[in-house]
Amino acid sequence: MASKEELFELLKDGVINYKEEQVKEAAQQAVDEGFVALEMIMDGLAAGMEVVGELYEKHEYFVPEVLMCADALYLGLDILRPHVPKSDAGAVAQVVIGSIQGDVHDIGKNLVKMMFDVAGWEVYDLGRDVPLENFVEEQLRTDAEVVAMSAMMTTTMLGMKKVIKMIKDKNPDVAIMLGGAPVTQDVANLFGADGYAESAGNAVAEGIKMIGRLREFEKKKEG
Ligand code: B12
Repeated sequence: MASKEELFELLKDGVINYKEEQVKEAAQQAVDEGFVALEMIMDGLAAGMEVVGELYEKHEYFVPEVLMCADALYLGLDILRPHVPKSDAGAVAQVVIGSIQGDVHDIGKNLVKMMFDVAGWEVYDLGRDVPLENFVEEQLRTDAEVVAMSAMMTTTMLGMKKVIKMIKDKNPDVAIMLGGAPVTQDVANLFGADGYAESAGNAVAEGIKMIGRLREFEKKKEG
Protein backbone atom coordinates (compact mmCIF):
# COMPACT_ATOMS: atom_id res chain seq x y z
CA MET A 1 0.00 0.00 0.00
CA ALA A 2 1.37 3.41 -0.97
CA SER A 3 1.13 6.38 1.37
CA LYS A 4 -0.60 9.60 0.39
CA GLU A 5 2.76 11.33 -0.10
CA GLU A 6 4.02 8.50 -2.29
CA LEU A 7 0.95 8.78 -4.50
CA PHE A 8 1.35 12.57 -4.78
CA GLU A 9 4.91 11.95 -5.96
CA LEU A 10 3.92 9.22 -8.43
CA LEU A 11 1.26 11.46 -9.95
CA LYS A 12 3.51 14.48 -10.03
CA ASP A 13 6.44 12.58 -11.52
CA GLY A 14 4.12 10.84 -13.99
CA VAL A 15 2.87 14.21 -15.31
CA ILE A 16 6.36 15.73 -15.44
CA ASN A 17 7.84 12.76 -17.28
CA TYR A 18 4.64 11.98 -19.25
CA LYS A 19 4.44 8.45 -17.88
CA GLU A 20 0.83 7.73 -18.70
CA GLU A 21 0.72 4.24 -17.20
CA GLN A 22 2.24 5.46 -13.94
CA VAL A 23 -0.35 8.25 -13.68
CA LYS A 24 -3.24 5.88 -14.39
CA GLU A 25 -2.02 3.30 -11.89
CA ALA A 26 -1.36 5.85 -9.15
CA ALA A 27 -4.75 7.52 -9.72
CA GLN A 28 -6.52 4.17 -9.59
CA GLN A 29 -4.61 3.18 -6.47
CA ALA A 30 -5.56 6.47 -4.80
CA VAL A 31 -9.21 5.75 -5.59
CA ASP A 32 -9.02 2.12 -4.41
CA GLU A 33 -7.37 3.13 -1.16
CA GLY A 34 -9.90 5.87 -0.53
CA PHE A 35 -7.60 8.89 -0.56
CA VAL A 36 -9.14 12.32 -1.11
CA ALA A 37 -9.38 12.63 -4.91
CA LEU A 38 -9.28 16.42 -4.92
CA GLU A 39 -5.98 16.43 -3.01
CA MET A 40 -4.56 13.96 -5.51
CA ILE A 41 -5.59 16.27 -8.36
CA MET A 42 -4.22 19.44 -6.80
CA ASP A 43 -1.11 18.22 -4.98
CA GLY A 44 -0.26 15.49 -7.51
CA LEU A 45 -1.42 16.25 -11.06
CA ALA A 46 -1.61 20.06 -10.97
CA ALA A 47 1.62 20.30 -8.95
CA GLY A 48 3.32 18.26 -11.68
CA MET A 49 2.00 20.61 -14.36
CA GLU A 50 3.46 23.55 -12.46
CA VAL A 51 6.92 21.98 -12.74
CA VAL A 52 6.26 21.39 -16.45
CA GLY A 53 5.62 25.13 -16.76
CA GLU A 54 9.01 25.84 -15.20
CA LEU A 55 10.76 23.38 -17.52
CA TYR A 56 9.08 25.02 -20.50
CA GLU A 57 10.22 28.43 -19.35
CA LYS A 58 13.80 27.16 -18.97
CA HIS A 59 13.59 25.79 -22.54
CA GLU A 60 14.15 22.28 -21.29
CA TYR A 61 10.71 21.30 -22.55
CA PHE A 62 9.08 22.37 -25.79
CA VAL A 63 5.50 22.19 -27.06
CA PRO A 64 5.47 18.42 -27.84
CA GLU A 65 6.65 17.49 -24.33
CA VAL A 66 4.19 19.88 -22.73
CA LEU A 67 1.34 18.32 -24.69
CA MET A 68 2.36 14.82 -23.61
CA CYS A 69 2.43 16.02 -19.99
CA ALA A 70 -1.06 17.47 -20.45
CA ASP A 71 -2.25 14.12 -21.86
CA ALA A 72 -0.91 12.33 -18.78
CA LEU A 73 -2.61 14.88 -16.52
CA TYR A 74 -5.97 14.40 -18.25
CA LEU A 75 -5.74 10.59 -17.96
CA GLY A 76 -5.31 10.97 -14.21
CA LEU A 77 -8.10 13.51 -14.05
CA ASP A 78 -10.46 11.12 -15.87
CA ILE A 79 -9.95 8.56 -13.11
CA LEU A 80 -9.97 10.91 -10.12
CA ARG A 81 -12.60 13.43 -11.16
CA PRO A 82 -15.66 11.13 -10.66
CA HIS A 83 -14.49 10.56 -7.07
CA VAL A 84 -14.54 14.20 -6.08
CA PRO A 85 -17.77 14.41 -4.12
CA LYS A 86 -20.26 16.92 -5.41
CA SER A 87 -21.76 19.36 -2.97
CA ASP A 88 -25.41 18.43 -2.50
CA ALA A 89 -26.41 22.01 -1.83
CA GLY A 90 -28.16 22.06 -5.22
CA ALA A 91 -27.41 24.57 -7.95
CA VAL A 92 -25.77 27.34 -5.94
CA ALA A 93 -25.33 29.66 -8.86
CA GLN A 94 -24.45 29.66 -12.52
CA VAL A 95 -21.15 30.47 -14.15
CA VAL A 96 -20.10 30.93 -17.76
CA ILE A 97 -16.44 30.04 -18.19
CA GLY A 98 -13.90 30.00 -21.00
CA SER A 99 -10.38 30.77 -22.17
CA ILE A 100 -10.30 34.07 -23.96
CA GLN A 101 -10.01 34.54 -27.73
CA GLY A 102 -6.55 33.72 -29.08
CA ASP A 103 -5.71 31.57 -26.08
CA VAL A 104 -5.68 27.78 -26.40
CA HIS A 105 -4.42 27.21 -22.85
CA ASP A 106 -7.20 25.46 -21.00
CA ILE A 107 -5.68 23.22 -18.33
CA GLY A 108 -6.05 25.84 -15.59
CA LYS A 109 -9.50 26.80 -16.84
CA ASN A 110 -10.57 23.16 -16.72
CA LEU A 111 -9.43 22.87 -13.10
CA VAL A 112 -11.38 25.99 -12.17
CA LYS A 113 -14.40 24.59 -14.01
CA MET A 114 -14.10 21.37 -12.03
CA MET A 115 -14.03 23.29 -8.74
CA PHE A 116 -17.25 25.15 -9.60
CA ASP A 117 -18.80 21.92 -10.76
CA VAL A 118 -18.08 19.99 -7.57
CA ALA A 119 -19.22 22.94 -5.50
CA GLY A 120 -22.65 22.42 -7.07
CA TRP A 121 -22.63 25.30 -9.52
CA GLU A 122 -24.19 25.05 -12.96
CA VAL A 123 -21.26 25.49 -15.34
CA TYR A 124 -21.49 26.61 -18.96
CA ASP A 125 -18.09 25.90 -20.47
CA LEU A 126 -17.38 27.72 -23.72
CA GLY A 127 -14.03 25.96 -24.14
CA ARG A 128 -10.92 27.73 -25.35
CA ASP A 129 -10.10 30.44 -27.87
CA VAL A 130 -13.57 31.83 -27.22
CA PRO A 131 -14.59 34.80 -29.39
CA LEU A 132 -15.17 37.80 -27.15
CA GLU A 133 -18.85 38.25 -28.04
CA ASN A 134 -19.61 34.61 -27.16
CA PHE A 135 -19.12 35.38 -23.47
CA VAL A 136 -21.73 38.13 -23.74
CA GLU A 137 -24.17 35.98 -25.70
CA GLU A 138 -23.84 32.99 -23.36
CA GLN A 139 -24.36 35.16 -20.29
CA LEU A 140 -27.53 36.63 -21.81
CA ARG A 141 -28.75 33.17 -22.87
CA THR A 142 -28.20 31.55 -19.48
CA ASP A 143 -28.65 34.57 -17.22
CA ALA A 144 -25.62 33.35 -15.24
CA GLU A 145 -24.64 35.46 -12.22
CA VAL A 146 -20.94 34.96 -12.85
CA VAL A 147 -18.69 35.05 -15.92
CA ALA A 148 -15.19 33.62 -15.39
CA MET A 149 -12.46 34.19 -17.96
CA SER A 150 -9.03 32.66 -18.22
CA ALA A 151 -6.02 34.12 -20.06
CA MET A 152 -2.51 32.70 -20.08
CA MET A 153 -0.87 35.25 -22.33
CA THR A 154 -0.25 38.95 -21.85
CA THR A 155 -1.54 39.55 -25.37
CA THR A 156 -4.85 37.69 -25.03
CA MET A 157 -5.41 39.09 -21.55
CA LEU A 158 -6.38 42.44 -23.10
CA GLY A 159 -9.47 40.86 -24.66
CA MET A 160 -10.89 40.37 -21.16
CA LYS A 161 -11.14 44.13 -20.68
CA LYS A 162 -13.28 44.36 -23.80
CA VAL A 163 -15.56 41.54 -22.66
CA ILE A 164 -16.04 43.19 -19.27
CA LYS A 165 -17.13 46.41 -20.96
CA MET A 166 -19.41 44.56 -23.38
CA ILE A 167 -21.10 42.61 -20.59
CA LYS A 168 -21.41 45.53 -18.18
CA ASP A 169 -22.94 47.69 -20.91
CA LYS A 170 -25.69 45.12 -21.42
CA ASN A 171 -26.04 43.89 -17.87
CA PRO A 172 -24.23 45.67 -15.01
CA ASP A 173 -25.40 43.07 -12.46
CA VAL A 174 -23.16 40.27 -13.72
CA ALA A 175 -20.10 39.49 -11.57
CA ILE A 176 -16.99 38.98 -13.66
CA MET A 177 -14.00 37.03 -12.44
CA LEU A 178 -10.58 36.81 -14.04
CA GLY A 179 -7.72 34.36 -13.68
CA GLY A 180 -4.68 32.86 -15.37
CA ALA A 181 -0.93 33.24 -14.96
CA PRO A 182 -0.44 36.82 -16.25
CA VAL A 183 -3.51 38.15 -14.43
CA THR A 184 -3.11 39.79 -11.02
CA GLN A 185 -5.49 41.50 -8.63
CA ASP A 186 -4.24 44.84 -9.98
CA VAL A 187 -4.96 43.81 -13.56
CA ALA A 188 -8.43 42.62 -12.56
CA ASN A 189 -9.11 45.98 -10.85
CA LEU A 190 -7.75 47.91 -13.79
CA PHE A 191 -9.95 46.02 -16.24
CA GLY A 192 -13.03 46.62 -14.08
CA ALA A 193 -13.56 42.99 -13.03
CA ASP A 194 -15.43 42.13 -9.83
CA GLY A 195 -13.16 39.31 -8.73
CA TYR A 196 -9.86 37.54 -9.17
CA ALA A 197 -8.45 34.28 -7.88
CA GLU A 198 -4.91 33.13 -8.33
CA SER A 199 -5.70 29.44 -8.24
CA ALA A 200 -8.52 26.98 -8.79
CA GLY A 201 -8.49 26.35 -5.04
CA ASN A 202 -9.90 29.77 -4.18
CA ALA A 203 -11.97 30.46 -7.31
CA VAL A 204 -15.25 29.23 -5.83
CA ALA A 205 -14.83 31.20 -2.59
CA GLU A 206 -14.18 34.31 -4.64
CA GLY A 207 -17.25 33.57 -6.78
CA ILE A 208 -19.42 33.34 -3.69
CA LYS A 209 -17.98 36.59 -2.32
CA MET A 210 -18.70 38.35 -5.60
CA ILE A 211 -22.31 37.21 -5.62
CA GLY A 212 -22.65 38.28 -1.99
CA ARG A 213 -21.39 41.77 -2.80
CA LEU A 214 -23.69 41.94 -5.79
CA ARG A 215 -26.76 41.01 -3.75
CA GLU A 216 -25.85 43.53 -1.04
CA PHE A 217 -25.55 46.17 -3.72
CA GLU A 218 -28.92 45.26 -5.22
CA LYS A 219 -30.56 45.40 -1.79
CA LYS A 220 -29.13 48.86 -1.22
CA LYS A 221 -30.42 49.97 -4.62
CA GLU A 222 -33.90 48.65 -3.81
CA GLY A 223 -33.95 50.01 -0.26
C1 B12 B 1 0.78 24.00 -21.15
C2 B12 B 1 1.25 25.20 -21.92
C3 B12 B 1 0.96 25.22 -23.28
C4 B12 B 1 0.16 24.12 -23.99
C5 B12 B 1 -1.34 24.33 -23.71
C6 B12 B 1 -2.12 23.04 -23.59
C7 B12 B 1 -3.48 23.27 -23.04
N1 B12 B 1 -4.45 22.52 -23.53
O1 B12 B 1 -3.73 24.10 -22.17
C8 B12 B 1 0.59 24.36 -25.46
C9 B12 B 1 1.79 23.53 -25.77
C10 B12 B 1 -0.50 24.08 -26.50
C11 B12 B 1 0.99 25.83 -25.42
C12 B12 B 1 1.07 26.62 -26.55
C13 B12 B 1 1.52 27.93 -26.55
N2 B12 B 1 2.02 28.61 -25.47
CO1 B12 B 1 2.00 27.94 -23.66
N3 B12 B 1 2.32 27.36 -21.93
C14 B12 B 1 1.97 26.27 -21.29
C15 B12 B 1 2.61 26.28 -19.87
C16 B12 B 1 3.91 25.49 -19.98
C17 B12 B 1 1.80 25.73 -18.73
C18 B12 B 1 0.39 26.29 -18.55
C19 B12 B 1 -0.40 25.37 -17.65
O2 B12 B 1 -1.20 24.57 -18.11
N4 B12 B 1 -0.15 25.43 -16.33
C20 B12 B 1 -0.76 24.55 -15.33
C21 B12 B 1 -2.11 25.11 -14.85
C22 B12 B 1 -2.70 24.20 -13.79
O3 B12 B 1 -1.89 26.37 -14.28
P1 B12 B 1 -2.53 27.71 -14.81
O4 B12 B 1 -2.89 27.56 -16.25
O5 B12 B 1 -1.73 28.87 -14.41
O6 B12 B 1 -3.94 27.81 -14.06
C23 B12 B 1 -4.07 28.04 -12.67
C24 B12 B 1 -4.21 29.53 -12.33
O7 B12 B 1 -3.61 30.40 -13.27
C25 B12 B 1 -5.67 29.72 -12.17
N5 B12 B 1 -6.49 30.07 -13.31
C26 B12 B 1 -6.34 29.81 -14.62
N6 B12 B 1 -7.38 30.25 -15.31
C27 B12 B 1 -8.24 30.79 -14.45
C28 B12 B 1 -9.49 31.39 -14.63
C29 B12 B 1 -10.18 31.89 -13.53
C30 B12 B 1 -11.51 32.53 -13.73
C31 B12 B 1 -9.61 31.78 -12.23
C32 B12 B 1 -10.33 32.32 -11.09
C33 B12 B 1 -8.36 31.17 -12.04
C34 B12 B 1 -7.69 30.68 -13.15
O8 B12 B 1 -6.12 28.49 -11.66
C35 B12 B 1 -5.39 27.44 -12.28
C36 B12 B 1 -5.28 26.26 -11.37
O9 B12 B 1 -4.87 26.59 -10.08
C37 B12 B 1 2.86 27.81 -19.69
C38 B12 B 1 4.00 28.19 -18.74
C39 B12 B 1 3.53 28.58 -17.37
N7 B12 B 1 4.44 28.59 -16.45
O10 B12 B 1 2.37 28.88 -17.13
C40 B12 B 1 3.11 28.29 -21.13
C41 B12 B 1 2.78 29.72 -21.53
C42 B12 B 1 1.45 30.15 -20.94
N8 B12 B 1 2.66 29.61 -22.99
C43 B12 B 1 3.13 30.63 -23.63
C44 B12 B 1 3.17 30.75 -25.06
C45 B12 B 1 3.85 32.01 -25.58
C46 B12 B 1 2.60 29.77 -25.91
C47 B12 B 1 2.63 29.78 -27.44
C48 B12 B 1 2.33 31.11 -28.13
C49 B12 B 1 4.01 29.21 -27.79
C50 B12 B 1 4.42 29.10 -29.20
N9 B12 B 1 5.34 29.96 -29.55
O11 B12 B 1 3.91 28.25 -29.90
C51 B12 B 1 1.60 28.69 -27.84
C52 B12 B 1 0.28 29.17 -28.39
C53 B12 B 1 -0.79 29.40 -27.40
C54 B12 B 1 -2.07 30.00 -27.76
N10 B12 B 1 -2.37 30.55 -28.91
O12 B12 B 1 -2.88 30.00 -26.87
C55 B12 B 1 3.70 31.68 -22.68
C56 B12 B 1 2.83 32.95 -22.54
C57 B12 B 1 3.72 34.17 -22.44
C58 B12 B 1 2.93 35.38 -22.10
N11 B12 B 1 3.03 35.81 -20.86
O13 B12 B 1 2.27 35.94 -22.92
C59 B12 B 1 3.90 30.84 -21.36
C60 B12 B 1 3.77 31.64 -20.05
C61 B12 B 1 5.32 30.21 -21.44
C62 B12 B 1 6.43 31.24 -21.55
N12 B12 B 1 6.98 31.72 -20.47
O14 B12 B 1 6.80 31.60 -22.64
N13 B12 B 1 1.33 26.21 -24.16
